[in-house]
Amino acid sequence: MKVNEWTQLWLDHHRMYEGSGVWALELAGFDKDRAVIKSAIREFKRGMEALTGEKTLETASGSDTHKLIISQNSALSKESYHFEGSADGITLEALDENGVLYGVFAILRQIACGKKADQVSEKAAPSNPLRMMNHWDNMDGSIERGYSGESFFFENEEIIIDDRTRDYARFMASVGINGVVINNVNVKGAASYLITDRYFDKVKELSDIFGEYGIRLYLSLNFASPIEIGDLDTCDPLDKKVITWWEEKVKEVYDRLHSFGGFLVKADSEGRPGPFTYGRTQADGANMLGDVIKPYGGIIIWRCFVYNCTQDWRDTRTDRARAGYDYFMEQDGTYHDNVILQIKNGPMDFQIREPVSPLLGGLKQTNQMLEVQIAQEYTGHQIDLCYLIPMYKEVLDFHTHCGSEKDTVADVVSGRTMGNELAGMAAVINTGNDKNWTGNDLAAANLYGFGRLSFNTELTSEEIAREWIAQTFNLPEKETEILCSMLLRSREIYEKYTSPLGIGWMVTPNGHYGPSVDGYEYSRWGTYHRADHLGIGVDRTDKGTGYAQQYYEENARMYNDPLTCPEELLLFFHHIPYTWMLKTGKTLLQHIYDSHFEGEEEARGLATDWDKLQGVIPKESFDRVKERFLLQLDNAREWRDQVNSYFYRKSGIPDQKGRTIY
Ligand code: GCW
Repeated sequence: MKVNEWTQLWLDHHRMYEGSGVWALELAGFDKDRAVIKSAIREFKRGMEALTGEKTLETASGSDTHKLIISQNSALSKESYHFEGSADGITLEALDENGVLYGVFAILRQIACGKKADQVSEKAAPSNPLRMMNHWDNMDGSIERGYSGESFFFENEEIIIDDRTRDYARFMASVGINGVVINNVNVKGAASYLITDRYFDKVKELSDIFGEYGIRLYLSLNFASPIEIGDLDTCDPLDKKVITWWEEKVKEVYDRLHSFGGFLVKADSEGRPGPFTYGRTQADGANMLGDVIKPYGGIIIWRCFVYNCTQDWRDTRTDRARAGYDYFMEQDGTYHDNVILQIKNGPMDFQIREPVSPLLGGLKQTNQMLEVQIAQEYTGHQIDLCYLIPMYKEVLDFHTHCGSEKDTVADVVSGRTMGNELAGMAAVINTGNDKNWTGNDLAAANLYGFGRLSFNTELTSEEIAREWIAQTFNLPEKETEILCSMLLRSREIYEKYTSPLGIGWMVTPNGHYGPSVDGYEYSRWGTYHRADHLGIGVDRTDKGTGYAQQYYEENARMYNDPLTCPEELLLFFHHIPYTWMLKTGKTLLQHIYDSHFEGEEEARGLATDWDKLQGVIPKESFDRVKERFLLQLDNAREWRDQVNSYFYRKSGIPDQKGRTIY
């Protein structure tokens, strides 16, 4: 692909005003020849010139010269920044190079959002030490759960490095991302060889480009590497031969990749090998790798997505939701200090509504980080509009009641609760090599939003939406309001026309787009809704699977009782009769009918709103999104009618409003 064959997303830099001066740079305490500082200066020049027409010159001294003074301030914390604009220019202070880079991007952001250079000002420190993107890119170029084209990292088992690579790094740095895992957690075939000579040169090149933007490169690891790429017949983490094999391997990795971040590991999960094969615990596996990588300052990110994926649907005692907690809690306190557990936001799998995983904050002496999915696997494949930031906010704001005053998920994963430094947030990214990076132009709001939120968990969904709209489209006020409202409504709308009240699934198996109410009902995946002619839902109370008891007392009590359980999660925790009265005064069944009719209608409202933006949104973007709205309407209609018909046929109870149900 050639330059300009892809969009610049939120770094499009619209001309905001005509400046009349020039800029001169002054550096104190930072070396202008260091890679990250160079990037910061390059971005400042490029951004300022595009946003205001003002050039940055090597030497300038006239009366129209503003200064950007970048200086080191040792009183500031890691990666933080502080800047102030005035008639003379802008002063930017930071402790380290990443702080400078983030500060520059923040200055540009403020100008793109409407401030003049002399008005900019901000003091910010990242909420989370680790702010990571996880790519599920495969080396053949495909992307697991990718809806935006092919990988821009891999093709035909080779690593691609081109101008797009650099733009990607710029975008990530501009929202504060400081770690990227480039390959899928399902490590197979060629990907197992990323830690061998076959790929070191290219991985190093990639890692260097990331490094210029303050980003560390990480790799997903095949736990069975000693067997698959070595010549051992075991990968038992307690076996001496295995440990020696890893020691040599990791030394080789660091000999070649000096600033390598570490490994992300999916073990004993969905067919991936792991310590369980040898009767070992997850901690045995994670700690072995942690010890091996420790001398180099690397970390092991160990995923908690471990469950029985060959369940018998007839078995109502085994509960997939319980699995993470059951497998990982017992060893709380034994994970080594350079190991961090990566925990999906909910106990199942990225559904449109799930309770928060009880492992978050349940673990009291273990480094932990939150994993969310920006890729819309279960939330509309970047066809349907679904702004996910409100969902991430709910997760972050959830009180775990873990006993500390700082007991929200945001507290726990930022390290504030336990005072640990290895902490943060990761997301499964939604990018690909589509021209617009994210398939649906509006899905870039989720990409942008995750980065911003991981940097500052205090931002609201609306603030993030407004920032993104301003930088991407620079719309007039009326149109900004329309688009902002569309984004903010979209998650609830998607929820309304898909599976009701937290039950999840009901999607077309494998692909996960569109309805199939019983698609996963009689499968091996542990994903059941248990509907019959009287009611629906999974009993996860103390009388059922006991999942609700995995929470601390206060939450356990709330979830255990259908009268106090938040209604949006009612069917996740309880098996409820269709005639059950909800707080709205509607029966459960009537709620299902109503919300599905409403959801479909509101989806049409989104599409109508989009039409109002014709002419102000660049035509190419407008058309791409319009095309997707047409598909979303089909999808919403299909969901509405299949779900409503399903429950009508099961229950025999008609809609009180007499609408057409099939
Ligand atoms: O959401 C599920 C997906 C799998 C994925 C897995 C995981 C990478 O359906 O495609 O595998 O989760 O998170 O490991």
